[in-house]
Amino acid sequence: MNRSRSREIFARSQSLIPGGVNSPARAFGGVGGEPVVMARGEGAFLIDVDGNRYIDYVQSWGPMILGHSHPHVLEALSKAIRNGTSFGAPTEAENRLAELIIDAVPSVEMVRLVNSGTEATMSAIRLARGYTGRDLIVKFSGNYHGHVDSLLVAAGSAAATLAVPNSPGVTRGTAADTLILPYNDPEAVKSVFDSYRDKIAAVILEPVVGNMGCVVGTPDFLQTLRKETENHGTVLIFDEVMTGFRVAYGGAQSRFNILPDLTTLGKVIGGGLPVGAYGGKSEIMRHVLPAGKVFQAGTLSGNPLATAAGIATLEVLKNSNPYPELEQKMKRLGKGLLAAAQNAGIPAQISQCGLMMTLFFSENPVTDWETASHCDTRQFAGYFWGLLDRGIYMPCSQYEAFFLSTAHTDAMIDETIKIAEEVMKFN
Ligand code: KE4
Repeated sequence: MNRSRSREIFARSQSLIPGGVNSPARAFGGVGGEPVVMARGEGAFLIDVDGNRYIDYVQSWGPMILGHSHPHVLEALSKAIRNGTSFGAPTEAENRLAELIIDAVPSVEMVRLVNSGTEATMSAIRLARGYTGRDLIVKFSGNYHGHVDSLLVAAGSAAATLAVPNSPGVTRGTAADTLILPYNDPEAVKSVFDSYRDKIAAVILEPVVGNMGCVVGTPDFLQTLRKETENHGTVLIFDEVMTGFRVAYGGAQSRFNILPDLTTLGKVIGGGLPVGAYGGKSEIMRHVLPAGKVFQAGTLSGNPLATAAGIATLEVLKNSNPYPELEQKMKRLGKGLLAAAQNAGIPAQISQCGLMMTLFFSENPVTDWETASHCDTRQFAGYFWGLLDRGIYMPCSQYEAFFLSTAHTDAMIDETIKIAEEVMKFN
């Protein structure tokens, strides 16, 4: 594939932007080579600056569940933009988006809109600490919750891909208040509460991890978490920034029927515009300023364009309920990718939940960071580039999940499987 224009633009970016990217996840650090510079998105496709078309399974790392440039979303944005772009004052659209979220996510009674998933998790942690008067936070290795200082410890996603799970610049004091446990280990959860009893402010986790690749929380693990946090007055935070409206319309909590105390959201609820949210029990949320004393603020929070795109996206999902049909497509794709690897004699595992999935290049099932970190990332890089050069755009890391949208057709699934068979044969 000719990517000369992409190379030219990326070369220029090197002296302007650190690493030439505004987020390390898109730097191709885990697969080598240079990122592709994209020009536009159409439905399930991305088109790069050289005119090459790709079936897109990254979907801007999750938000684009309706595909790119969905007519209903564009229509909502073009209406909103004619009224102006930001007022810094309450608008009715914020109530509408809040109502859609509260209606969809079982544990959410009140919600505050922010501008990113990071802001959502940072605020939820502060709220849990303010509400309980405690300092300690528990998180799980391989989980990623955005670039919050207190959570950039043993982090997943780009932090794992680029081997900086514990970022420089996070002070020892900050990290000292963060306890790390292995994911999917109920015994480790019980023992941390035996040791710290009522000193833990919050436990935060991805109920289905996307950021060490897709790893599903087991019922025993999730139920133990709910029971132990309940017994010790600890706030249970489900980070559903990726799983919200992705593994089910009501997120992982609706799929697993386990209700956290707080939930963080992002990605899909903004329809591709910058949005995050945190919400949960009114009794806890009423501690947020100005209702309560826990400070959190934001110039563009609830921004008219972001709320317009978010409302349009959630309305389409609510009215069309694409999940059952899309999940069948996802399962078919997973089976095809796994068979392609196995028929080529390449050890692989498929891990899927709802509309997110990962093909792990591993002899053994991946259930936590320990098993994820033993995947063959060289094998992954060969698979990634083989697909990319044949028009399939997958996440550029073994430690990410890939996504399906309502714009992906059966023909695209067939084509992707056929190309994967070709690539694996020669990989
Ligand atoms: P943002 O601040 O990037 O909007 O959200 C942070 C975040 C929080 N929680 C979870 C579960 C997340 O997956 C994320 C962000 N996900 C990564 C991809 N795995 C975003 C990609 C990027 O950092 O560029």
